[in-house]
Amino acid sequence: MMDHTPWPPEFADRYRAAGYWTGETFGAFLADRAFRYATRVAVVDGDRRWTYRELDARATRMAAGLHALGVAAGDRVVVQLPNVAEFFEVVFGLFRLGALPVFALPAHRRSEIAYFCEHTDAVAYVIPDRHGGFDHRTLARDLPGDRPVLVAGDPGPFTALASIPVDGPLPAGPTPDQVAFLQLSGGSTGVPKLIPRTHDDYLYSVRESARICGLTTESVYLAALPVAHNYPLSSPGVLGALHAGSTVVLAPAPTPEVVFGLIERERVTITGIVPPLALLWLDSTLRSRYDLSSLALLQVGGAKLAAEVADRIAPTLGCRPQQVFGMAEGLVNYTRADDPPELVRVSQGRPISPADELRIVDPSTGAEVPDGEPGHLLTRGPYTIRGYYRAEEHNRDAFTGDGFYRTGDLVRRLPSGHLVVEGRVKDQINRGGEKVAAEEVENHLLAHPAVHDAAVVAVPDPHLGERTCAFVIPRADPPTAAELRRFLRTRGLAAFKIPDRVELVETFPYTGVGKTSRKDLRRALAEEVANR
Ligand code: OOB
Repeated sequence: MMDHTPWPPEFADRYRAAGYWTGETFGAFLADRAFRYATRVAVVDGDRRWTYRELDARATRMAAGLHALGVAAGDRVVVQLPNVAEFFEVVFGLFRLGALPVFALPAHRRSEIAYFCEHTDAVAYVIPDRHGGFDHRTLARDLPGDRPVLVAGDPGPFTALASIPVDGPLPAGPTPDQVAFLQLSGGSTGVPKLIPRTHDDYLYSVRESARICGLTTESVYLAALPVAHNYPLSSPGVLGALHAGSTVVLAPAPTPEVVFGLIERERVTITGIVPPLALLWLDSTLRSRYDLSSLALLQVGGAKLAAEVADRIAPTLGCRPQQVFGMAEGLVNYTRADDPPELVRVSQGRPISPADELRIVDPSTGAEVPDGEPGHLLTRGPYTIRGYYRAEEHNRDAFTGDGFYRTGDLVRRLPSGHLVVEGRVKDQINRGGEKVAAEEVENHLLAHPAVHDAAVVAVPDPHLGERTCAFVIPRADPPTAAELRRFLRTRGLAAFKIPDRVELVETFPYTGVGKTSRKDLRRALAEEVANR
């Protein structure tokens, strides 16, 4: 069994012939930029400023060090680093070796991390010492299995990244058609899915994103969101910025207090955020105390941006808005600099590539809907995966027989080719851009001895767009909502997945006779709360 599903040869040939897949690898591109832009600043993290030459040298040393520790080509390493400079030396070090970073988010906890380690047979785990008030070393200590833990900062009982050996032979690097890393899916099933991305396919999306977003060597990209996420990583994100020879500035948090000062100090020209942050920045009175005039482009994506909020961006922050509708599985849509303002307000953009194939179908029949009608978006293309990592069974549902990915999104296509996101057919809650799979949280709730049944649904929220609500049918001795939340935390679930609301109910609305599908149940409950 293959760990991942490659593109069929005729598609791969076509993507190469069209010049989408150029044969570049991540390791090689950084070396090239270090040669071309040696003394330009690549990464800014607080007082640390690494030039391209320094970043490249550090990545090479890290590759040698990791290799000396036994990390080999093809090995998986779970990387859970926040927005710190070490993220880049570790990730590019792994790219050099042909070892695969598994991109965990800083918010993930024992439940998620243990799963990533186990499912990928990870040979190492990379963490910060502390981040956001949480000691990641305690999480590492609680993990089952025994693998080296590498720490950025104070290592405690583990190994400091700074202490690992720095010389030694390096193996030949990976080829561009190989998987470069595993990205995380927002997911809609019991366990998160892992997304294998190759050098060829990902670099195509990175390169084109940088071009579409107008990045140059003069650009300064502020990473406000956690860099391991696909959006700040590659749309165009930090990788797009490095590819273009721009400077990456790392924000430790996306709050106005932190970010506005960095925009002023570093003369930031572009950043990407989620809709709730756009609201927070727009409403912040701190705005007037800083010089934000360098900011030319504010990207908003990850969840739907209301047209009314889009309208406020240019007048309030003095920059151009751009909508981004993407997914870690591949397809990314952008509004463009020369789009009519109305499209930038109301649409979520159009695909990166002329080779992105989109099918918009009736969710129940699978037949294509007439143009302009909403339907389920299916997609296939030069940077959209053909299958999740080690998930043969799930892949049969998530992809069509001819290789289209079922996005789970309901969209409408405008005559210009731009898409409007109208809703969703997947059992996922989009909590201000953070994705929560209903089934995953339900399974954790069902593990509580006093829970008979549970269903998790989205409820509309003015700030986050959506929040999570768990409906729980208790057994004889009903637990309180607070107890259930505490229970989920002790199970090591990321905080953003802990239900915002817990409602104890006696029954679920069962429609008709016989067995109701979980999907129907969730839909009925979501309607019920929305109509209250
Ligand atoms: C991004 O990636 P993921 O993998 O966390 O989530 C993908 C899902 C999409 O399928 C869609 O349901 C939702 O997030 N989404 C949006 C959206 N952007 C993403 N829904 C409405 N409007 C938007 N603008 O979220 C992601 C990856 C790359 C770039 C940007 C976002």
